[in-house]
Amino acid sequence: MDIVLGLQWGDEGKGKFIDLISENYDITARFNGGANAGHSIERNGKRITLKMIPSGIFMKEVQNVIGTGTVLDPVSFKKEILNLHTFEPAIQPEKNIIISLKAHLVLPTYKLLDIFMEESSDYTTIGTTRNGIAQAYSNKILRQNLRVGDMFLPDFQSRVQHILKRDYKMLEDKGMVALPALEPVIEEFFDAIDFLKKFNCTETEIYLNNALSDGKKILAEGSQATMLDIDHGTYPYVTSSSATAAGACSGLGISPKKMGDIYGIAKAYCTRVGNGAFPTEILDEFGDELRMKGNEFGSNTGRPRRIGWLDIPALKYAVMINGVTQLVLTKADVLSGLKSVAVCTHYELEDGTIETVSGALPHHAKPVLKWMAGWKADFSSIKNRSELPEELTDFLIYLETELEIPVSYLSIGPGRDQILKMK
Ligand code: 2SA
Ligand code: MG
Repeated sequence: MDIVLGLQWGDEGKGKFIDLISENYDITARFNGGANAGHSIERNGKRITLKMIPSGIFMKEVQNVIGTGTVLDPVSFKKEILNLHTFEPAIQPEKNIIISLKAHLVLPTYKLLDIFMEESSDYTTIGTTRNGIAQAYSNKILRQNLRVGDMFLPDFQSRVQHILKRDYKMLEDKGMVALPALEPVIEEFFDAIDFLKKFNCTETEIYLNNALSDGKKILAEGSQATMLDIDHGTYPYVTSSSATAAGACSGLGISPKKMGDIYGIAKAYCTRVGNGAFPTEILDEFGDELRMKGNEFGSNTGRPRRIGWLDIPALKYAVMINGVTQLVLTKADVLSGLKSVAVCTHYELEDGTIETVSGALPHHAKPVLKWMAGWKADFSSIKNRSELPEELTDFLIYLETELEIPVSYLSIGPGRDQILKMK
């Protein structure tokens, strides 16, 4: 099994890369997260953002697994499937999606609680996508949640109603304004559950392990990214799931012994949505320019993404945590035209010590920037590594030397074909 995952704070271009390479696989499998993901894919000049559906869905022969480590919001899933039907009517998602019976459900009140916690001064504001992700995962850890498989049990309706009524009471007691009427919420949820039941829900661990035994190739698709990982990211400003390579093993139930390549996706600069430390952040107008040029807005929420220079200590950390074997660098084209570009090579701490690998991104540490010559030529339609501008080649060699892994793919534009295979 190979894995694709983000090395920064998400939005590195995982969807586009997976869409491209999924034709080499029999199965793509999501192992973490839920409707907070936004994997954008371009097809025939049109763009779709997938949230829960694995990015291999456009390949007819590929099976797409929604694994055990994910949290599934039936209401959002139904909308996403209907939207996919409109986008590309030829696709038959009911035939090409397999859902884990052990994946956890996101109930409608979780989103309301997410909004409440984000807006209440009693809680730390994380800057979430407001999809109820933390509420689903925390109820899972509390062992109070319902899973996909529970929807086939005779008491499912009453268990859902119990949770929704309990949560509504709590929200009412807390004085949450604009609470929607409960009855239509319940109705919409059960309608979405009926829709979900049409899909193949099974023990995906067994399906995936049997597939591996039969010689099939699996690509695990991470959502969010390493620096947003619940354990290894910049806590508390993280998501609530395991977004690393280890998360792929536990989220899909596949042994670490079966891992193959681990593709780490990184942008040539950094972006972050939501709160939390971001030492290389560019706060002036130049940051605004890059945001516009790179179209750096949340693909689901539309939130403007914060922009910063490439952070090598954080990238080294992410490469280490995941055991990345191949680097996929995206959006170097967005930096094109600049006289010089910066990378943060290390941090200088207050006591004068330096840190060259860091997952903590301490507020008090000073990022030390190295300026390198920028690249100018338009390389968006080249077909070969040798045609790249010399300055960009130097930039890539610098990264390969620092990170000690090859840059295997370079994305050179937003289009589906604009990815250069380097090795
Ligand atoms: P959550 O909703 O509980 O997972 O939020 C917790 C933190 O995780 C960040 N997060 C993300 N960061 C980047 N992209 C994400 N997906 C969408 C996208 C986001 C969007 O691809 O554009 O549409 O805005 C994503 N999902 C979660 C989030 O910003 C919090 O910092
Ligand atoms: Mg995204």
